[in-house]
This record gives sequence, C-alpha cells and structure tokens, in this order.
Amino acid sequence: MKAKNGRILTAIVLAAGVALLSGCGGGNGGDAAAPQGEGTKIEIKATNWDFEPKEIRVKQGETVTISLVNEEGLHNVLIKGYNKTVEAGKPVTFVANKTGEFEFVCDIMCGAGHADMIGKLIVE
Ligand SMILES: [Cu+2]
Repeated sequence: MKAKNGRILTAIVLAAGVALLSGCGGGNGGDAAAPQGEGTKIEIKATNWDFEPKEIRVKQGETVTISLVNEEGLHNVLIKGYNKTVEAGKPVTFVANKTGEFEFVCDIMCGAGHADMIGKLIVE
C-alpha cells in the first residue's frame, strides 16, 4: 500500500514538472511582418537641399534599417506609402513588404529648397 502511494505521488510530481516546462517554452509565434535584426543598412545623407542617395532599391520582404545624417541643415526623411519617418540619429527598421515606388521627402520646413528634397524607395 505504501509503495503504491509513493508511485502515485511521483507521477503527480512528474506531471506538474512537465506542465511547468511546456508552459515556459511556448508562445513564441511572432508577427510575420516584424523585422528580424537590422537587415540591410542604408544611410541617407541630407544637405541643403538634397538627399544622397536619392534612390534606394531593395527587394520585397527585405528588412531594411534606414538612418539619416544631416550634413547640412535640419531635415528628416518621410517615406510615403510606408509611413515611416526617419530622424537624424534615430534609425528606423522595417520590412519592405510592399512592392512599388515610394517617394521619400523631407518633412521639416528647412528653407528655400525644402520642396526639392525628394527621393525614391523602390521595392522590387
Ligand atoms: Cu525640409
């Protein structure tokens, strides 16, 4: 009788242990659109009043990290269609999941040539 009770107790302890382990491991599904790491790094340099490069080409599904360096003046980069705003010193990482051509512009009133600051993100 004693031995049988002991075995039941062992079974309960084991079951509890398994439940605890499986509870810890799961739930790591993740969002398919969430970027994995930094991906392709692209640095845009802004001057009065231009971007360099003005054209960026990436592949659909590619993870890209876009950063901005203001070499002259105060600018940012707004990528239309992706709705991403990159400020100097604050890189933005996203998955280029939509194909097409997306204009990027300066979204800070930076002076006379503000409207000329236009570039293109091409996702193919
Ligand atoms: Cu501007």
